[in-house]
Amino acid sequence: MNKNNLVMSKDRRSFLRKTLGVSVAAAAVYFASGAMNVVKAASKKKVVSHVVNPGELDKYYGFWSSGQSGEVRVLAVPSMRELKLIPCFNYDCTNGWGITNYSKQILKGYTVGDTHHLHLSYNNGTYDGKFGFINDKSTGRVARVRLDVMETDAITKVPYAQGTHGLFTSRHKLDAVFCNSEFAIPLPNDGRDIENPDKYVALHTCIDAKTMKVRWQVMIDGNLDLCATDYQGKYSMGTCYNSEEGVLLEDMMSADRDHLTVFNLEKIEEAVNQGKGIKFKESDAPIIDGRGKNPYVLYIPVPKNPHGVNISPDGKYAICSGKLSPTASVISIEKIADAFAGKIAPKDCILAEPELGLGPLHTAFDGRGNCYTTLFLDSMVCMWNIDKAIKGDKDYLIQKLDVHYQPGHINASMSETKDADGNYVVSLNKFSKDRFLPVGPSYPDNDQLIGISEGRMKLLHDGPVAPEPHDALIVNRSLIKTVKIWNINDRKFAYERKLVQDLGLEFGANKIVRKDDKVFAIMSSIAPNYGLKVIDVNLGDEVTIVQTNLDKVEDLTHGFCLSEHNLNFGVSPGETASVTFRATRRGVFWYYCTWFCHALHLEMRGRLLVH
Ligand code: RUQ
Ligand code: CUA
Ligand code: CA
Repeated sequence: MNKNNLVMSKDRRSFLRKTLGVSVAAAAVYFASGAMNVVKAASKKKVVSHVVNPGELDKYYGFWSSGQSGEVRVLAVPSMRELKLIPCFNYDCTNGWGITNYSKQILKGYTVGDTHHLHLSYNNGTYDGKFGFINDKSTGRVARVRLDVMETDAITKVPYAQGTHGLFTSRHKLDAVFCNSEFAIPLPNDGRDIENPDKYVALHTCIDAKTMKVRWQVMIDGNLDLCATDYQGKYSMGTCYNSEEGVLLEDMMSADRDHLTVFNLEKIEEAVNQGKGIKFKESDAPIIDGRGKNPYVLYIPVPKNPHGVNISPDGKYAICSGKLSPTASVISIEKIADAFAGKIAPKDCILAEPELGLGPLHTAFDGRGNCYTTLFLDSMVCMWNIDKAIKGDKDYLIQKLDVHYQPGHINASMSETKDADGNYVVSLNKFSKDRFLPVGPSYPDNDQLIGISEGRMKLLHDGPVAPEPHDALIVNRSLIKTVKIWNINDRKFAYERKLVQDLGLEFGANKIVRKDDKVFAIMSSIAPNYGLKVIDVNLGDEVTIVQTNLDKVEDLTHGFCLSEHNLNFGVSPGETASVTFRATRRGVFWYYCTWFCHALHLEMRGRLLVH
């Protein structure tokens, strides 16, 4: 790197520090404690590598949220190779998400998403391999992804909530998904109290993980940002950065401390079972009032505009990142019970507030008692030891590593489970700046892989990704069992199965049935043939195409694209999907296969004749 570049990258680092309005006091604290314990990452020991040779498989699945594009991404770690995009809240013609009848029934007309936090279902503190759950901040929804087929199978709208952001699942068993609304709004938001922000409330919502129905909601003071659950099923929690309940940025950062807001699940369920809580039209899940002093919600004061909250793999500590404070707060999970019982003050749950650096956001764990906290403003990851921080030992800071640049989330292999294995960390950096070939004014993000297995951090790999993944999980591949060919009886095809049975047919039949102005074209695909080569309809007919891929060959997908009709979807081996549309133009319209399935793939086509 030439001198110019060095100067430039230094400027680039300091740029955000200046513009993002860190308090002068925080900066002063930082510079006083100074360049201090910053250790150069010059380990001589060999660190586990990111290289996975051609033909070899990675040890981990990576589950990435996608941010603005509204999907889930599946990567392989440590190679960082992208394996799959799972559409959730977005529109995707690869497999027809938002186009097929099945996906339209799930999406209910929305096509925009903003996914931030993906967490998997658990059993006894580790992943059970069944489901992933992800938030949509844009419309306040939660999607469930089946891990056996890696497809979305349900979306629930969170009632009365805007800005559904933090999300976490129960860690003791397949039970609930908790999510936080970041924006307070009038309750219900039907035009009342628009000009009266004092009346706005934010909610913490519990969704049943099996039925995807909302079980209950709790009104809180302030707002809620990130979410976490303990390992025993006693608590869910959320960080609050707007205890001031301001509607303007400057109001939201006036207090020195905001909260970690902790929910007592037993007490809340008890109240719900006793029929407590209020209800409005939109939902029959009760809303419990957790504002002020109450048995349901504990407000632990933490500095200042906290962001991430992460639970250590031993289940003992919640680590809250300060964001506008250069500290993290170490909170004892055990003491929370005493605070709920009124035996100690909420603040006495805090065991330590170690100083880490500027802009702490999220924390990952190696299972050896160490934390890896991202420092957004410093563009660094800070490795530190929890026990030493609690004891007040001076050497709690182990290492700081430059990342490139402005890291948000961080995750370590199996970090959010009791089996955190301390092999890899990914730092999800929001800015890539000079790290990749320039691609115009919108840059890729840079997800950097860091090896930690030798007790030090070593940067292994720069991973450019389309903006903007917020969060990622690194999951041992042995926990994920996928199917290779669809079971023709899968519940995904319930709608089509009923439709075909009502016509006296079964999947794979090749037949056109007319009922008044409705035409049903039931057909199979076996490379390189569609079961129907001509579909005759009349102008104005409502046409439903049901396609079943009867090929039992692994990896052999067919598509169905109808020319000039805005219709395109795919069917994997054994899969059935359908689309419904109205024939609004006379003429000949070729439908063709969109997946290269055979040497005669281009010849795999047929005609829709609109008379
Ligand atoms: S947020 S960069 Cu949407 Cu998880 Cu912290
Ligand atoms: Cu079937 Cu290409
Ligand atoms: Ca605040």
